[in-house]
Formats: sequence, C-alpha cells, structure tokens
Amino acid sequence: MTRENAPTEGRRSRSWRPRIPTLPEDPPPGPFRPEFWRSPIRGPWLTSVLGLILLVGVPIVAITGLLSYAAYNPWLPLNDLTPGKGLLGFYLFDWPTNPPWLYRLTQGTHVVLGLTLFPVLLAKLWSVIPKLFAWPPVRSAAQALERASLLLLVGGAVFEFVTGILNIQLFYVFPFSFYPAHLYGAWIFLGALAVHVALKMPRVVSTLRTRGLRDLRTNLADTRPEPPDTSGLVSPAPAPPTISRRGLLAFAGGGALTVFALSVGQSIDGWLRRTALLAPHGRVYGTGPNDFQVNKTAASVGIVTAQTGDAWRLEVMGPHPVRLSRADLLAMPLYTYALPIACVEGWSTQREWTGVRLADLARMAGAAPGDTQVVVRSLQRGGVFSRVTLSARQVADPRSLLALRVGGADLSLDHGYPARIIVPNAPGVHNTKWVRMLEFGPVTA
Ligand SMILES: Nc1nc2c(c(=O)[nH]1)N[C@H]1C(S)=C(S)[C@@H](COP(=O)(O)O)O[C@H]1N2
Ligand SMILES: [Mo]
Repeated sequence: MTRENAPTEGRRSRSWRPRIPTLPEDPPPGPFRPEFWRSPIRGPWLTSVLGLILLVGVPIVAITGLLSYAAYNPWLPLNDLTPGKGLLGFYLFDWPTNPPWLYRLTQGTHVVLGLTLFPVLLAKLWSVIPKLFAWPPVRSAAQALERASLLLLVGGAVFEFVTGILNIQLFYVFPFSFYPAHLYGAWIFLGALAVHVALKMPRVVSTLRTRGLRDLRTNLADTRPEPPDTSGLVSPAPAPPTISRRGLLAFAGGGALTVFALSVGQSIDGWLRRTALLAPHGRVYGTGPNDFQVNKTAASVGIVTAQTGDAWRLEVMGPHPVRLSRADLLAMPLYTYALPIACVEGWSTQREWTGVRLADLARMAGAAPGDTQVVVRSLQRGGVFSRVTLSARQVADPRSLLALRVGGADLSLDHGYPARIIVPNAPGVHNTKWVRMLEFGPVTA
C-alpha cells in the first residue's frame, strides 16, 4: 500500500512535498550585510601582509611543537600519552642527548614565539571577519568546502593558541587532556593551513605585486580604501579612516613585541628573568642554589619529609637488585655537570647538578649501559609525573645523573630531595623528582 492511497491520507494533495525553508536572497540586517563592515583599511593587502607574517612564524611554532612531541620519546612504554596517534607518530625518532641545550631552545621558541604571534593572529582574524558572515552561507558545493576548511583553519588556530596559552599559565579549564588535544589539534590546523596557503598564495602574490609596500609609508591622511574587488574584504561603504594600515600593523606588532618582551626572560638565565612578567613561574621558590622555578611543590603532591628522611632507600632493579641509602649514593663517584632544566611550558634554567651517573647505577644492578633502558618511579603516586621511561641512549650518556645536589647545595624538598633525574636535552617533565625506584631493563623498542 502506497502512501497516496492509504485510506487515512486519501484526501491529501498528491503534490505534497516537505517544505525546505529557503534563505532570503537579501542578507538579514546586521553583520551579514557587506555595508556593515566599514573599516577602510580592510582589503587583500592588509590581510596578505598579516598572513605572510604568520606564514613565517607559524611553521616555526609547528616544527618546534612537533619536535617537543618527539622529545618525550613516546615510543617507549609508559611515555605515550597518545596511544591513538596512529600514522601521526610517523616522524618519531630516538631523541638525542646532544646538544644538551637543544630542547631548551626549541621549546622556548615554541612557547615564546607562539605567544608573540597571538596579537598578529588576532589582527589577521579581524582583517577577514566580514568573510565569516558571507551571505548566502552556502552558494555552491565548492564554496561550502572552502568554508568548511576555513572553519578547521580558524577553529584549529584559535584552539591551538588558546589551549597552549592556558596550559603555560597552568590554567587547566578545558575538559580534556592538553597533551593529546594540542597534538591532534595541531595536525588539523596544519592540514587546513596547507590548503589555505595553496588557495590564497596566488592572490597574496598578485596583491603585493600590484600594491607593493607603499602602505608602509602611507600616513592616516592619505589612507584610502583598496579598489573594490571580489575578495569580500574591501568595504562597499567605507568610513573615513581612523588609523592607517601601517598604524594597524604597528599596533599588532607593538602588541607582539610587548608579549615577547614580557615572556622571553623565562627562558634566559640572569637578571633578564625578572622581566618575564607574563610567565607564571617567575616567582621565588627556594633559597640559595635552590632558588629557581618549581612546577609542583612537594606539599602540592603530598610528599612529606617522613618519606624522604633517613628511612628513604633507592630501589635499583636489574639482574642484581640493590637498595641504596642517600649516604650510599654520596659514597659513589659523583659528577657535576651544568645542564638546563627546560619545561615544556617554556621556562628553563641552567644549573650545576651533582650526582651519580645513571650508567653507574645500571652497572651496579648488573645491567649493561647501551643496551639498557630504565623506568624511573617517584615517591609521588599516580599521574604522568610519577613514572617515566628513559631510553638506552639517555641511560648511557655520562651526563645523565641521579642528582643529589644543585649548585653545591643539597636538593630542596621542592626540587626533588633526596634524589632526582637530570638528563641532558630531555624535556623537564622527564626529570623526575623524589625518585624511589630505578628499573633497569632490556631495550623494548
Ligand atoms: N615527581 C615529579 N617530578 C617532576 C614533576 C612533578 O610534578 N612530579 N614536574 C616535572 C616538570 S613538568 C618539570 S618542568 C620539572 C620541574 O623541575 P623543578 O620543579 O625542579 O624546577 O620537574 C619534573 N619532575
Ligand atoms: Mo615541565
């Protein structure tokens, strides 16, 4: 029985069709009308210049960010926080221990440059905002695809910058784990960016060819709108200018420089550190040689002196397990190296660490450095900081220490007393504090 001759529906018209609401031809009032956007400086030139600045900076932020992902050695057991990464882990490699300052440089660059570019990103978004309200919202399949890719581009960019900034401010308001979200968000953003650059580059080139850089010399009085075009950026009803294009660029650049000046100090030792007013870790955390940043204090993770006092023993597991007191460790050959601690959140500082070589501890437990990796366990229970796997290369490096002292003084409780890991060129998060156990074992990957 068909729908038409069903008894109860017999009288309904045969031409019945679902009513698809159609959008009016004319845009609704407000931001959907091109005349709503009146800034006379919007246009392909301004957008191209801002886009080119980002095109230089964003790849540096992306590459240093992806390097940071590799620096965690997520191919080792316990280290991988993104087990679902699949092909996105394709570039992983055994992170080197040389040069020892490399991660300090790449991660400082990632964070400080990312912060610095944020005002430029905001200016770029401002310059294209009329496009967000294009009417009709969908004109053709091709245009729908382009708009969808812009959603991923703008959404991805905002997501990466905002999660990054919240994370370095230790402000974990988002309801997901930062580390996988920031990685997957990066790949989405980079994919959309590649499409965007390919689509827009011809226009950027032709705009700069015809218009050149003369707007960098044009003052407010001589500022004119760009000729009407099909970009959707030039206002059809421009208001008189209140700022020149170079004024807008100077404003965004000034914002970027301010952010840079107030955060770069966190990655530099010496008096410049005090200029890092935007850094969340720019405070005082100890006395004497222990006066440097602490991410998590002992109190904040429930470490009490009863665990770290004379009863503390280091369990060294391997073919011949040993238990060592702090006095036993201090009686072993001690080595001192100046090595940075470089937090994934951007701050870093170089210190003189004194302690026992991981390689010596491996040998003591009957394992051969070179063919041995180690699982480090902390007194701290639970969470990503409580354990980490260090690679065979990291164990074998003579500068990799179980540190007992810093700058000649005993480690403070907040810096990991009785003993902490220091590995050259490792991300700070792998320099486990309050070490309880070292499990030397064969190479697994
Ligand atoms: N057990 C434990 N170890 C840890 C941490 C922690 O929270 N718990 N923080 C790590 C991080 S993220 C960094 S950057 C360094 C910070 O070292 P600091 O507190 O001595 O400056 O320690 C690492 N080791
Ligand atoms: Mo860190």
